[in-house]
Amino acid sequence: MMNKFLIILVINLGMVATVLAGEISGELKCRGVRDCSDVVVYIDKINEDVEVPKEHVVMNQKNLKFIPHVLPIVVGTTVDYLNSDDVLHNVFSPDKCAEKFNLGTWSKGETRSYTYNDIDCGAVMLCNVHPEMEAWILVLQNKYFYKTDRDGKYVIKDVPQGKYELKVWHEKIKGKSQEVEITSDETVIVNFKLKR
Ligand SMILES: [Cu+2]
Repeated sequence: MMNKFLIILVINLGMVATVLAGEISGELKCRGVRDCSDVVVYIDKINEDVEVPKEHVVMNQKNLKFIPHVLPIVVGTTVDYLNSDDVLHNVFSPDKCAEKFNLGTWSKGETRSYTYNDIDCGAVMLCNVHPEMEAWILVLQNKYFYKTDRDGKYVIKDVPQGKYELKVWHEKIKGKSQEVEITSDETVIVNFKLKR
């Protein structure tokens, strides 16, 4: 009798876990740029405790480029800027939401770090040694985001039930945010059109 009860309990818990989260996916159409890469699709705000990530995220400086070019992070994340080149690099940001930081100049194998505490910050990264170097950090409220490749497809998994505003960010082109509601474990399709 006891065993039977336990089995039913386990089955029920399993069902609850699968019903609570769904998936958002879709495709972007991008006009005015070469392709649909480096667009961040994200849930604007979500009512759940946001864990401050303990793991640092690395932005590499290699072959006179920032890698990745666009880096979405959860608020509170520390980014380590790693110099992988034989030349000196610097990182600074003129953006207020990144406190207009300037981390100085450092050489190969060394890192300097900065912690991002300002939500909705889209901060540009520049190097005062190499004016052509540029990258972007996007600071988000939660972990429900996706950065696209050239094909412009995205999927955001394990989204809890609820109504959300889904937004897109790109350094040059823009798209309207859309409302999305997750009511089951199914996939909700939301497509975006972006242009200048
Ligand atoms: Cu540089």
